[in-house]
Order: sequence, then C-alpha cells, then structure tokens
Amino acid sequence: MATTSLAPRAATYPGRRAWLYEWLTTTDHKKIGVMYVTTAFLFFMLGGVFALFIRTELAVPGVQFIDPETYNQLFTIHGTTMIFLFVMPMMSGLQNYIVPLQIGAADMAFPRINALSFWMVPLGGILLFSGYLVGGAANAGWTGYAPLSTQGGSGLDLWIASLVLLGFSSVLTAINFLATIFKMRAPGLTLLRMPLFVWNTIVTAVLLLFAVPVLSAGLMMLFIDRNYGGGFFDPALGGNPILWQHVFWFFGHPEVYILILPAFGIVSEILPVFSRKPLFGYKAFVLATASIGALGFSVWAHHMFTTGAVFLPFFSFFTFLIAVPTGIKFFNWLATMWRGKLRFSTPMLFALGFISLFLIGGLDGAFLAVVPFDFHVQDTYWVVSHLHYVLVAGSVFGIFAGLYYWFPKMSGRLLDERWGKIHWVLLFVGTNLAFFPQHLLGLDGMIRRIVDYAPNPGWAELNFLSTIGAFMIAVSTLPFLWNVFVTLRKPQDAGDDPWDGNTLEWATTSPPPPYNFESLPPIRSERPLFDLKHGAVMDHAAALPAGAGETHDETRADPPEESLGEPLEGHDAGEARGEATPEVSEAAPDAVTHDERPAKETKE
Ligand code: HEM
Ligand SMILES: [Cu+2]
Repeated sequence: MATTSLAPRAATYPGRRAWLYEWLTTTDHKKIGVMYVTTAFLFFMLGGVFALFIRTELAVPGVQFIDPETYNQLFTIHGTTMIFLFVMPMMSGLQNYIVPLQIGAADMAFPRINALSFWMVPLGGILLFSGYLVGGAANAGWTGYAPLSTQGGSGLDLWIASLVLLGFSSVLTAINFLATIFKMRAPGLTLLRMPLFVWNTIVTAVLLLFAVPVLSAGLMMLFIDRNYGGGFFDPALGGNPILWQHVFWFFGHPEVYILILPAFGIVSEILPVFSRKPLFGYKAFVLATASIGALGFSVWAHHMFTTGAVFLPFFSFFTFLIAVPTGIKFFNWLATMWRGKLRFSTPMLFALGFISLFLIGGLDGAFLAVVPFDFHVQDTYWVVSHLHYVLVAGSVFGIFAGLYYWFPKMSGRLLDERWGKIHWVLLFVGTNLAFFPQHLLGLDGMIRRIVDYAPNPGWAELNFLSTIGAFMIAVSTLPFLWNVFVTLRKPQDAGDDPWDGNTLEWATTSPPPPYNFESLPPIRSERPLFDLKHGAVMDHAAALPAGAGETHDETRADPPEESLGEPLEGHDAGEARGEATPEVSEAAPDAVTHDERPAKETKE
C-alpha cells in the first residue's frame, strides 16, 4: 500500500531566532502542551507566593503587615489564579501532550485553534494581574458574589474580562478535544478501549462545554450591572443577588470536577502500570466517570444551603449520590493494587498520596452535604480545608503524578527518584500540616476570608501550624525544580517505555517525532502496548521499534517470544530515533528482521 509521507519540512526561518520563532508559532500539540505546563507552573508559583503572604499574616493573631483591603485582593487573586491559571491550564497541557499520543493521532483536530487557546492563557493572566496597576485587583473572592462584585474598582472589570477570555480558551479546547478523540483515533481503538485519561478528558470537555458558557453569561450580566446600569443582581432595580449565586455555582460545581477528573484519569493510568495489573473494572470506571459528570450538574445549590432559597433535601440527596460513583472509583483503584506487584516509584507515590488525601477531601465534603452541619461551618475554615484537600491533595498530587510519569516521554529523561521522593515527603507532610488544623479551626468557628482572628484558646497554635505547613509546601517545589533543571542537562536516556507502560504514548520515541508515530501496534484491548510486549496478540506483534520482547511476570495464555523475535538493544531511544525514517509506513521500522511476517498485519 502507499506510504504517506508526513515528514516535517526543514525549518523555514533559519538563523538565531529560529528556535524562538518555532515555539511562538508552533501548532504542534506537544510543544503547545509543554508551553501550557510551563505557564501553568509559573502561575502555580505566583499563586503560591500569594498564599504565603496570606499564611504569614495569619501565623499569629493581630494584624501584622497586610491591611484588610490588600488581604481581600490576595485571597481573590490567589483562588482565581490557582483555579483558572494553574490547575485548568496544567490539565490542558498534560491532555494536549498525551491525549493525541494515547489515541494514536498525529495532532489535535484543530491545531491552530489549539495554539490560540494556549495564547489566551497568558493574556488572561496579564488581564487578571493588571488590576494591581489600576488601583487594586479584584477583591470579591474567586466566587465574585454580588453585591460585593457589583461594587469595587476596575480590578473587578479586569477580573471579569480575564475570566471571559480564559473561558473562551477552555471552550475552544473542549471542542478541540472532543473532535480529536471522536474523529482521530487509531484503527482498532474503540471507545471502550480508550485509556481512562482519554475518557476523563471527554467528560471534562463536556462539562466545560456546558458549564463555562453559563459563567461567561453571568460575568457579562455582572459587567452590564457594573458599567451600564443593569439591575440583574440589584434588588433596588428589580434584580436578585441570589441569581448570581445560582449562575456562578451552576458553573462552579461542575468546575470542581473539571479540576479533579483529569487527576482521576492520571491516577487511573498510573496505578495499573505500577501494580502490573489491568485496571480493575474498566467499564464500571467509565460509567462512574460519566455519571459523576452528569450528577455534577444537579448539585450546584449545595453551595447555597444557608441562603434559605433552595430546596434542601433535593440538593443534599444528590450531593450524597455523587459519593456512589466516586466510591466505585476508590474501590476500583484499591482492587487494582490488590495483590499487584507494586513498584513505589515517584509517580506511584504521588498517585497514592492523591488517593489517601482526596479521601479526606471527599469525606469532609460529605460532612458539608449534611445540611445542619453545613449551617454550622458555612464560610469557616472547614470549607477552606475541604477545598484544599480536594484541590491541593487532589489536583496537585494528580498533576505531579502525571508530571513525573510523563516527563520521560516529554523530555527523553527520567527524573531523579531521590529528589522525587524528597519532594513527595515535603508536599505530603506540608499539605496535611497546612490544611488539617483548618478543620479544627472551622469547627471552632474561625471565619474564612478575614485578615485577623480572635486569640481564642488553640487558634494561635493551629494557625501557626498551618503556616508552617504552607511554607513546607513552598519548599517542596524546590527539589522538584532542581530535579527538572538537573535532569534536563543529562543525556536522553529514558528510552521509549521506561515504566513498562500499557498505552500508546509509550509506543513511540521519547520525545516523539513531530508526526508522533512511525507505526502503530495493533489495538485489541485497552492495553495495546501490554499486549504487544506480553503476548495477547502474538500473531500481530513486533510492529514496535523498541521495548518489545521482554519477559514479564504476568504471562498471558500465549507465550509471545517466538513471534516477537529479537528485542532491540535495551530501550535505547537515541538509536531508534537516529535511524527513524521520517515516514509513516505500513511496515514497522524493524520489519527487516521480521520479514517472514506479512506487512499488512501491522496496521488494520
Ligand atoms: C499551595 C499551597 C496553598 C496554600 C498554602 C493555600 C492557602 C490558602 C488560604 C490560607 C486561603 C484562605 C484565605 C481566606 O479564606 O482568608 C486560600 C483560599 C483559597 N485557595 Fe488556596 N492555598 C494553596 C493552594 C491552592 C490551590 C492549589 C488551589 C486551587 C487549585 C487553591 C484554591 C483556593 C481557593 C479557591 C481559595 C478561596 C479563595 C476565596 O475565598 O475566594 N489554593 N488558600
Ligand atoms: Cu459543589
């Protein structure tokens, strides 16, 4: 059959600036992914510095060095940055890099729109922070409740503009992922053979499509109220401030799943690989993910119990209902590890940290679904604790798990395990130290979003502990950054498949060529690479350049050795890359050594 040449043309802009020009104008999903990840990490550090200011002020009772107005801006910008400029772009970045690889595609469906989506993120960040140049940034909290948000200075208008822009970016990205995943999967990769990271990307994209436009609409109403005499949220003009809360949380609750589902996906990729078992209950897991997504739209008003304007039993019941699919996932994760051959490499440690800490965040969230309890702790530090157990323990641990897991794919180099473990210990201890005491403070009635607190018995100690924890979290990023810095100086020696992975991203070189794959293995299950290496589809094996033919503890019915032939030397990526022909060919690059095999079998 014909050979399709996807060879990239030589760089058209030679010279010293070619490299910069290449990155600024790229439409390669991998480069865009790397830019997303780097940008998001910068915002993580910026948002972290804001958190340190907050925690330093709160270390001891009394107002030390931050006045109340500055404080309001600090937590507003901290929350907004962490959610919209760190977690969301970070997840988009990982998805950008990995999803096309996992489905065997050459790029995203709309590469230029993909680039546009990315460039909106730094612009959105500039808009948000430029509030500080016009007399003060937004100060109404990340939830922007009216009437706080209908007052206030231009910082709030910039906050609105920033969120509309970032929302636009998210919607475009969501459309792009849906088109890519539904239209560009490799032959054989049916929906129920897709990696769970891809499934979680679909559900996240659908949530974005339905939730973000609602926020954008609300933000525009707010903008009209603020600037053009509208009265959507002003009772004096016939409006209603509670309306804002409905609109905001109709977006805001699905948003929480937008932040957390990709982390579920990452963890569900890592656990099977590091337990050397298939994911337990794949279909149940897919179903649970979809139902979490659907139920996510039925619970928005659990953020509004104390307004007295919502039907409490309904929203309480549906909130509890979400615990069911989430519980199924926990069960699946634990059953995946059960009797597995566990390897405690850094990605696995972060995945385990995710599971244990997210459990706390899930449980203290279930407390909040109990209406009388919620009345007691509404707007206290219990909520701050809950949301950070979900977002730091959940999203952040998931993100680091993914970064350690896929770093070798992105860079060709494995991060150092020792530094990784130091990072993990500091982050794990720091997270608990920072956020566990806040449970107790919340129960005891300490209010959130306030610059000072009474020197009640125990409060000073608990707050001090929390501040130490926050600094530990900050310190924990240093070994990570050092690790990345040192590792990027080393030669590319990770090989194509350093973790003995299951999914297609490990079937190409590290980093992959611009067109992603020389050839694809046959796809007969949700673990095509495992099948290839370990024998479920022996007749069709050997389409891969590297990593093939190792023996494995978990044997399947048909021993693969005779059809796999010689394994290539080790996992030497350099070798595979060096000799790669820039073409996607029907025949595998190593087909010469297997010429007894009919070429048509390599690709369906
Ligand atoms: C890395 C360490 C972090 C520390 C030490 C920290 C600390 C804090 C503190 C002390 C507050 C409460 C301010 C107040 O209510 O007076 C706060 C609020 C908040 N944080 Fe964090 N945070 C961290 C990371 C994150 C991350 C990763 C996210 C999200 C992904 C996040 C999202 C939020 C949100 C949404 C709020 C609420 C803001 C508001 O009340 O409007 N934080 N954070
Ligand atoms: Cu919610």
